[in-house]
Amino acid sequence: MTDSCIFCKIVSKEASADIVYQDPQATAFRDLHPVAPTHILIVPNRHIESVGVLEVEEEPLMGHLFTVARRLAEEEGIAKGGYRLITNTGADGGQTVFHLHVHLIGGQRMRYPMG
Ligand code: DGP
Repeated sequence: MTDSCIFCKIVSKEASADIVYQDPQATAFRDLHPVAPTHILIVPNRHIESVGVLEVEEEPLMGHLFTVARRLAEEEGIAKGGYRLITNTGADGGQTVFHLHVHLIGGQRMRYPMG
């Protein structure tokens, strides 16, 4: 838990968000500024700044984020049509919140890259 981290506060429910899934390892909530009909952020409950500081020990946790994404895509009804998973890393990667997260984006046909 990092005091200044908004995603840590959402995980601990100190800050409000539309949480769609939570378990002991991960939390998923709707993005404040959705870019598509489905836009959910999946985060580890524990504060990890970005992919840039990942250790080998975190490999199971990272896999878990992806299976949570897969299950949420099914629940959202976008699994058949397809969806996009994005993890921005560092300033040049477009990361603005420095608590690692996977964007689950779908519900429309997407171009590449997005911007
Ligand atoms: P990134 O640019 O990859 O670091 O994505 C950060 C995303 O987090 C961005 O799409 C907007 C979203 N976001 C920022 N602050 C909040 C917040 O307080 N609540 C929610 N639900 N989403 C937030």
